Amino acid sequence: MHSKPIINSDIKSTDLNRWRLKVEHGRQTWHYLENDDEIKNWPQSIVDKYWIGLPFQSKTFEKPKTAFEAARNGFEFFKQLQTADGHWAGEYGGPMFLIPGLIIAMYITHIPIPEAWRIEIIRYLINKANPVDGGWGLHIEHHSTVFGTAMNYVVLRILGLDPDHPVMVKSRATLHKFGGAIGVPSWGKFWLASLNVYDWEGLNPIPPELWLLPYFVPFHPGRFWIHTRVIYLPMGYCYGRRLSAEITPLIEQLRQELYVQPYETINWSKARNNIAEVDLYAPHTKLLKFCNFMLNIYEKLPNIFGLRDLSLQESYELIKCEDENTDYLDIAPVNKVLHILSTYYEEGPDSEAFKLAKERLIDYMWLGPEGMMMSGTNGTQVWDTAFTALAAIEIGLADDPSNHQSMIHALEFLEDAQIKKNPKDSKRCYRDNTLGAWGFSTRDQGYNVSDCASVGIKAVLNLQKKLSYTPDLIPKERLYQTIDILLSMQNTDGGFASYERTRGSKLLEWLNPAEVFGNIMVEYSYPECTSCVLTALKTFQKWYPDYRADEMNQIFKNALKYLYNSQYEDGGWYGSWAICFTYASMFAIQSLESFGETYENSQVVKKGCDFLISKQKEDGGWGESYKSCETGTYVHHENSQVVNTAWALLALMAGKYPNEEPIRRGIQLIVSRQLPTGEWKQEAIEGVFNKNCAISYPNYKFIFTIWALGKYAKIYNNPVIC
Ligand code: LAN
Repeated sequence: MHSKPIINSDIKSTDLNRWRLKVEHGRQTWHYLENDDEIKNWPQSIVDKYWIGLPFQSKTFEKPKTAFEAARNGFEFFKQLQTADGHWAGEYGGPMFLIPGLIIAMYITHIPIPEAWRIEIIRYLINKANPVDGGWGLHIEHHSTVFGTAMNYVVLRILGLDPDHPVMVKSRATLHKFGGAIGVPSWGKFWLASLNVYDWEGLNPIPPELWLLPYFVPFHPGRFWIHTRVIYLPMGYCYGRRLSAEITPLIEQLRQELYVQPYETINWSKARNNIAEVDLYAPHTKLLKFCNFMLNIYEKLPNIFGLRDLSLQESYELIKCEDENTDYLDIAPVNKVLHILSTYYEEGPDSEAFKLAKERLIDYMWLGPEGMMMSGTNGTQVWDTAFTALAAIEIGLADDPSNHQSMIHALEFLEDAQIKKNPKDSKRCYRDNTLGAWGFSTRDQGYNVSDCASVGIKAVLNLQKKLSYTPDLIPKERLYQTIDILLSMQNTDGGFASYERTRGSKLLEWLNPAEVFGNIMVEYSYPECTSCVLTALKTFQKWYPDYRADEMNQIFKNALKYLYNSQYEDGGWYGSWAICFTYASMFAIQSLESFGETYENSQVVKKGCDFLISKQKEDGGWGESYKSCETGTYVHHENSQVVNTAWALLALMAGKYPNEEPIRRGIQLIVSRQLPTGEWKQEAIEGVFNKNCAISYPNYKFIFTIWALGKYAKIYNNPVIC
């Protein structure tokens, strides 16, 4: 979602009234109904209309006088977006490098691109082109880069836009101004080489042989951060086989359009280390350059001891492992489409595995007001639903009989979404246990994330224990399983990472080959994840004080130490998964408060609150730019944002900041932005990953605003504020 004007009527779209979102056990798939009978039998819902940006009738409210009224109106609106299976669905776009992998992989493997997708993806990309230069960046709010521009240019050409189309002329001029696709970062080089419009000689090696090393080697890929591990696995497989698309007239044309010099005259070995200045975030280190130099020599040697064949075999085994453990969803969209390519090459287009892999592509496609995008994961189901339930319960909305059904549905969904098994061959596949955990999206995806399991169990405990009308759907044995997983995840520094404990040294970051992302090589402890685990364990202890209590006390001690140590000099905590200091500081202060630390008795909390207060804007709100995440220091957004404001307020209220006035002003800002329907409009992008890429969390503008308003009402006895 983007704050730029939506629906540009000049761009061709499908008949938007024909789209439907189907939900089953959290699985979200968009369908375009061609047949009129189907349309009659499957009416378009409010959920469909809201996310596509079509008008629908919604109740309107008088201007609220209190924060509680505003929270209630907000929830009345948001409740309409709960899906039939009990979860809150939502767009999860932002990155601009996902659709290229998908469309290039579909083109190479001859998967037909449905016409409705084709039209809507074209519409999305045209809407997302930067108005000034017609290029695309790494994400929707980024400046144009070679990666974004070259890759999305290729997509539009595959989808049928003519090179003389004004959109193509403009973006090509920008690409050429940057020196052409020659300087595309390594992931772009990989995709272009797969398409046969870049030469494999122009890539630094991606050696699949690394998988043959014994695990004790410090740079064994099994030690990498899970995403990096599972992306370089199929990339290494495809690189090792050097397979490229067959040459078609389109490929020949692209070879001429993408570069500023004739394709035949390009010196490919020189291109390996040519990365455009506009793209660079994490330049190659000297160590990486040296490794690449050595590996390039290795690539020229004959296939010693058949190592290449052995490593390709091993890689494909691991690729299959990931497919089977995730029901062919794979962890996220990047490895998903790399698997499409690998499976096509290894098993062929008629194989069962290729058929199953194809069927899961739709899980990643999302139709938004500006067209069709590819989501950062197969959705945000567990994460958004758990937070929504927690907010509604804490602020008392869940007690209102008109919301009982909604809460019961949320509980049913969370029960269903709990992961009920461990990965198959976990050790062999470098996976950890997952039994009893929750992931970020659905049970099928099957990856435990420390903070998702934490908010999952916290939501379930609150739903089952605090509300009198809900059934105990999850018995205590299954809650113990969640706790067992969480207790196994603490790092030696006391903090908690995202999916696994840290397995490798942070020095591995010196080998980061991706140029456009930071902190991707290994897991790190994160204040957000650590805080979520802490509050989850605390919540659990309220009802089950005896279960592994001694171990928990030790874990608390070390985790608190980590939180103290990760506070920045000026008082804030750096957020890795959303923007940025306001986000992580909220989590940190909330968890400190659960240990009784507040402004009055804790220097750490005091410093955290004072830091946030120093960032409040004139209008009473907070607005933080994604540049904070890139630079590591607080950067103001030019405007206040309701989401940052809500985070800052929740932090201040958790820390029991002694002065109500700044808090009231923040609350007033949130109320002033609320529409008569109870909703808030989309503002700037909210989330981030790997320091440099922003990602949308459009439900945050409901969840955290409602939460902050309701909490204010509760703490300050709901005074009249407008
Ligand atoms: C996500 C989305 C959710 C996010 C939180 C749960 C919010 C976080 O607290 C822990 C990390 C996690 C699970 C996370 C990790 C990285 C993801 C999967 C993403 C940001 C969504 C997209 C991103 C993925 C890595 C994109 C692929 C690109 C690479 C650079 C590897």
